[in-house]
Amino acid sequence: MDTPNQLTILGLGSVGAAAAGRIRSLLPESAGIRIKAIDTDARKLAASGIPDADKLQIASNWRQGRGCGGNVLDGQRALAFDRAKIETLIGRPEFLLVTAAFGGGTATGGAGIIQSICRKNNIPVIFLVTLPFTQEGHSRRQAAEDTIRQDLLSGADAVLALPNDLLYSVLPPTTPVLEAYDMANQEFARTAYGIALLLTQNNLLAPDTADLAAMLHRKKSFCSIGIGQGTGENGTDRCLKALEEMLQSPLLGGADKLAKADAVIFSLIGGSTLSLGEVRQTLDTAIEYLGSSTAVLSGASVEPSFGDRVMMCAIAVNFDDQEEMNAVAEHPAVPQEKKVRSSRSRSGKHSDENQQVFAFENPSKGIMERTTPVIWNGEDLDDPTWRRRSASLDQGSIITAEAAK
Ligand SMILES: Nc1nc2c(ncn2[C@@H]2O[C@H](COP(=O)(O)OP(=O)(O)OP(=O)(O)O)[C@@H](O)[C@H]2O)c(=O)[nH]1
Ligand SMILES: [Mg+2]
Repeated sequence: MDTPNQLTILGLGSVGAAAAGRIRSLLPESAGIRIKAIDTDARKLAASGIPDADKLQIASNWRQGRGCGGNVLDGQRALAFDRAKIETLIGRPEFLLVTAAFGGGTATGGAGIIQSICRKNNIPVIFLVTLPFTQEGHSRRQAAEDTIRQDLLSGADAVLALPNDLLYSVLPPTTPVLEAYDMANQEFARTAYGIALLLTQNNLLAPDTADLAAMLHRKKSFCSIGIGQGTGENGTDRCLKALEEMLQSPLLGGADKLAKADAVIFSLIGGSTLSLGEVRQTLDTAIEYLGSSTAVLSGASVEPSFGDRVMMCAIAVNFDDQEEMNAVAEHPAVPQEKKVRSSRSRSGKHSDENQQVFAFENPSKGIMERTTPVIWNGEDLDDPTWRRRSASLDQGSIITAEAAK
């Protein structure tokens, strides 16, 4: 049985399970994130490297270990068939991040069932999915879009869709398909990893799952992602190197993507020497690349296994204005009592005792300015929590206006 206060990453379908396996190899045990996988395809599920206790081959009698061959209805049936087992596998994590590649049968057909399980058990859920290459044909693309529109937008806390086509803009046409997939998968896994660490406990600067959900809530969106790394001791320009590499990373599609995005999520991760001074300087520099109305959510976390390495991750999101959903009131985004992590680093130690009070900036509400506010318990959820609570950051602790009284 799962312990509470925990984030689970669930790989759905063959590519989703492979991504979950890759994330597992990136994550140290200490991160406390559970990795699980579900697929109809026995061979691909085994290849994910996820231990048996954390994976589930569904509809094994009916599919006999074969995938659904791109048939969305079969995928839906396969998950519906084993719904009870899936519910047990997922358990009651505090937050679920689902990774999948849409365009096949299992994940595209089954995503709605995962969503309905989460809704029933009040588990906040984010879907991070890739969309098929245009060359795979209109029907695969259509099935992926239908799933997002009909099954996910009505209840998921956020859907981040990364078009595989983005690869075409950066790879030479002679690149073998498998190589292109491999590159997409690596960036995809690293992004999921970046999101996961953003939402876990070791944060120096901590956006909240409710902030993320409020920013992305019920909107169809397309995203591009950038990842960069830098190495060196504290005081060197390692974070700026990571930022530069991130700006040039292939799936971002150029620094321009940040300027044109409706919303951007930045995540900076480093070892225990990562200081608030570095975090502040890097995020301040990164924010200069954004447009004036871009909503921004940024966080920094400490992962001791990083040593002298730092990693910067950006997710640039563009909303499809046509798809804005109105059905907010019947299903609030994230119950307020559910918080994934505390605002202190796990060691409880401050990283820099001389650190000045870090006053959070007060950016525009960006795209949210133009939307109907989502009011929950008398609070406007389109407003980030740190602003609603008038928070500032002092030597590793979040101080809210209430606490300061
Ligand atoms: N990003 C990425 N996409 C892939 C890769 N391999 C296949 N795809 C595409 O991703 C989509 C989903 O493939 P799968 O994950 O096998 O689909 P599934 O959910 O397991 O469904 P079935 O295989 O039909 O049971 C398809 O449109 C594929 O063309 C890959 O390695 N990376
Ligand atoms: Mg498959």
